[in-house]
Amino acid sequence: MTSPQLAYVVAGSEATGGAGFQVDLKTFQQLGVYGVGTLSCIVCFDPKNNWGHRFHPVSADIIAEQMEAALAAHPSMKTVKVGMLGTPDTIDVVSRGLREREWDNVLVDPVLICKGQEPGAALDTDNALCEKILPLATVVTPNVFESKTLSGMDSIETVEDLEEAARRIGSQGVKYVLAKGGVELPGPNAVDVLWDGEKITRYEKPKVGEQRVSGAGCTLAAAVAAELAKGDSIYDAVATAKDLVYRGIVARVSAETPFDTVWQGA
Ligand code: PXL
Repeated sequence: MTSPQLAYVVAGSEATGGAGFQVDLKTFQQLGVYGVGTLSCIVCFDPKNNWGHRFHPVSADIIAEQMEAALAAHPSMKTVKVGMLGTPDTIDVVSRGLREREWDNVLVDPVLICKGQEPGAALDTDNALCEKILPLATVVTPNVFESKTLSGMDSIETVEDLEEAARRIGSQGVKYVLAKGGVELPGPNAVDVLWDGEKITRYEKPKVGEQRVSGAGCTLAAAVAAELAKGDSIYDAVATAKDLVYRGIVARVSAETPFDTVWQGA
């Protein structure tokens, strides 16, 4: 028996199991990678209030303790995925923890707009993410809204716009930008674009309905991280991840929440 490769995730719990930390670990397991995790915050949707977000950050000292344990236990772990962090304080402590190691792959899913926070606090959180976490990223995976925000573009309405956004985000210093069109852009396919500093590669799958499915972005980013941890190229990692997400959306798990959720085991 050979030992599995390791992948680390720092992310928030989404208590229904449809997104966040739970999805990251399920995805790692599905791809044969040993998952290690640090919890940054806890989101509990409220079934009595239209599934609105209730948001609870984990305190900075407890995040630091989790990171200390995870990094000390696994000196060879060189791939990390960063999901939702939640507040300027959680971002600060995670950024300091990540700087303790030379990583091969730092994949940042830039979860902007922390629902459940005041608008002003959410902006401070987004700014802290851009200032303290994005400079550490080797791969960033924005959706259409996040691509617009990070690129400074007024609108993204076509795949060509999304490609321009990916180039602009890449010019800020991130090696690989995987911008996700999902169901937001018109056309029969869900198109993601990868900018590597020199060229764009498009990844396309037929849209499965026009509705968002919960956990698709988390699954995609976690799957890319898992494949990079196994030593795949970014191009193969994205292709594998896109395929896993597509199959997981076809086999979606229905829920009472506003969105069905991806089945990572498909
Ligand atoms: O899908 C983005 C996301 C990531 N992480 C957590 C979430 C969500 C969306 O609800 O709750 C913890």
